[in-house]
Amino acid sequence: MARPARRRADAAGAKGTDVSDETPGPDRPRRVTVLAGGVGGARLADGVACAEPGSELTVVVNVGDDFEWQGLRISPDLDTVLYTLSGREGGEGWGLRDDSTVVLEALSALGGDAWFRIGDRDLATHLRRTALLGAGRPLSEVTAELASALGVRARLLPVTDDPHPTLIQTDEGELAFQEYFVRRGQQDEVRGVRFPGAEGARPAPGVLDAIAQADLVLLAPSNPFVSVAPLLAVPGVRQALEAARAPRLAVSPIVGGRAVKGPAAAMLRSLGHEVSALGVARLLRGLCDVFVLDEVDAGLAPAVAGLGLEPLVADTMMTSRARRAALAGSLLGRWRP
Ligand code: FO1
Repeated sequence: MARPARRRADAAGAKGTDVSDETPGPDRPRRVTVLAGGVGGARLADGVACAEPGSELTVVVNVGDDFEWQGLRISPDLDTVLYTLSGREGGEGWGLRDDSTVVLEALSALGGDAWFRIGDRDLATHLRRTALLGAGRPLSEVTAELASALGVRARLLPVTDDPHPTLIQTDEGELAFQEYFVRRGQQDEVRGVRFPGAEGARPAPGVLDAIAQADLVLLAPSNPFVSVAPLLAVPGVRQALEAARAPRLAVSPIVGGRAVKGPAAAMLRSLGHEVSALGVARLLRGLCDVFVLDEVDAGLAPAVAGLGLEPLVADTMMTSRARRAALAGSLLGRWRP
């Protein structure tokens, strides 16, 4: 299947560039940019890395979940992508596989907080990140250094180097993201989401170019309110996505009316949206050209088409590396130049 006509015309015309230079081929690897939250983003990016190892993969990652723990800077979504792309992720998708919690247990015995389960080897990542940030290095540079140390070939970009926390509005008041997500177990009804740092945040170096110059942009099956929205809230990112010349494909984080992971379904309901893949497609109108539905939601394809989005039905459950690669391969394969 050709990529959507509007985008192809834009690519050839609007920038006045030589199309042969623009087109990926034997001399130029395909540039794929994934916009990612945590586990869903990491898995889709890993699928791209497996399905097309020669591609130039950039993953733009949410930092709204970042927080400080015992004086250390934790960047859960960046770490989830780092660990997944280096084949080290834990069983739940986050943290490190087979990690121990000796330090956490000792800390707990001393009366310290143990609700956020930091593993022993994971701790080394936070110590190193915190030390490098403390030496004045921006998060994007620190992330590149960690990725290189872990042998990750893809380029990982925090969406911003600036503080950009996600706050969750509940009946109990406004909660820091991890307070809502981990400490209180996502039990609170979400009444709103706020990004108080957004206005002053600048996109990290390379973020806008990675979207503008991509041959394919993938919006991962991530929570639209607390993973995708904080990416778009950084000034310039939404505009870059709206103007991107590449085909933009979004994968639904809702399958059969339920979230694949996390509180996306509950948030859709409490924030007044339809709890379905179609509800997510409505939120992403104008930001994607193709909306990828899971096979169980194939019946929603005509309604997605009615929104002006091209529906694509695929197996979106990325529970194994083989299934991630198969999904990414089927998306990439349809837009081969
Ligand atoms: N998620 C949990 O539900 N419980 C945890 O104790 C927990 C610890 C944790 C440690 C390191 C890390 O990188 C991620 C961790 N996560 C944990 C996941 C994380 O907080 C969330 O999945 C994301 O913020 C949502 O994308």
